[in-house]
Amino acid sequence: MAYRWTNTLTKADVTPKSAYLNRRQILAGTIGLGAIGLAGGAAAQGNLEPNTLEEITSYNNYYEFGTGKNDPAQNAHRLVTSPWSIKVDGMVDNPGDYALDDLLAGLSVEDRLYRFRCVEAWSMVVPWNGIELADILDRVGVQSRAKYVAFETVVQPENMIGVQRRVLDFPYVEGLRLDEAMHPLTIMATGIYDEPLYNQSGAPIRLVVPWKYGFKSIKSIVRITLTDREPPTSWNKANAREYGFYSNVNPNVDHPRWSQATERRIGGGLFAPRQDTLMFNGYPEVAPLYAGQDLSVDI
Ligand SMILES: Nc1nc2c(c(=O)[nH]1)N[C@H]1C(S)=C(S)[C@@H](COP(=O)(O)O)O[C@H]1N2
Ligand SMILES: [Mo]
Repeated sequence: MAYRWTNTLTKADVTPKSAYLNRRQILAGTIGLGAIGLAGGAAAQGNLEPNTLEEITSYNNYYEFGTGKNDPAQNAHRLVTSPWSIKVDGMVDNPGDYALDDLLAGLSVEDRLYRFRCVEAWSMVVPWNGIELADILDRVGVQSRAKYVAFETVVQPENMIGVQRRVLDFPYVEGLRLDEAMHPLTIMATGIYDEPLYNQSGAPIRLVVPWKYGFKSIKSIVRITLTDREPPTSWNKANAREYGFYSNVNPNVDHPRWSQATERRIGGGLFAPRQDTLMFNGYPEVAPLYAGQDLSVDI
């Protein structure tokens, strides 16, 4: 099945992209709830309006291309995305250097309209196209000893101004616990609005974990490692007090330097009221993953 929408769209917007979305949703016959237990997110989402492609591709965090919000849009054309291969290693049955097309061949591309909440307290709504990470992990054969998945972003120093300036310790690395990685909400995105990812969005393939702060959604991935140890993550390495491994969106646990109770929706206009931030960013179906954990400790 090709399309699994996770929300309803009610406002017939004048922008072509929104009109397109409505049409696709009707074609897919999935107005209303998602098909695979994503109903909690759907219920909480209400009348979710996607951001425009222009908004999504001009306000970015991709520090390899600079720290300003418009820097990636200006600089990421220098990223070389073809050919692209991903090294899969660690505790897997089928390790190797996979050409991207081979790794994804035959896997179903899903359409997922997700909230996206940056730890800096801004947010968007993004219509991703992507493949469930679980499908990819099943293909490479996760061994039973594996407990975590580690990810690494490409480094092309000559093309990346932020790498030249060492604004972070590169390569950018991220990680998930295996149960988080296998959750059906977790996708490897290859497109937005049915167009291949723009470079500034993490072309050709990036992680999207919609219940976690945006920095977990690592871009332009070249390596996936299955491991039995919690992997290092870039922002935790940079400032462990402010950024933990879990980084679940949580309005009740403030960042040491600002409140996480509300967020500013990009594109809302100058006078739009801030919105309440939702627990797990409005995806309560992931709560069982953290049963028995204190989420004010496991930040
Ligand atoms: N490689 C890499 N991945 C990254 C980042 C980065 O700087 N480098 N920034 C993260 C942060 S902080 C956020 S909020 C999201 C932003 O994704 P977007 O620009 O597509 O909205 O990407 C995440 N992935
Ligand atoms: Mo972020």
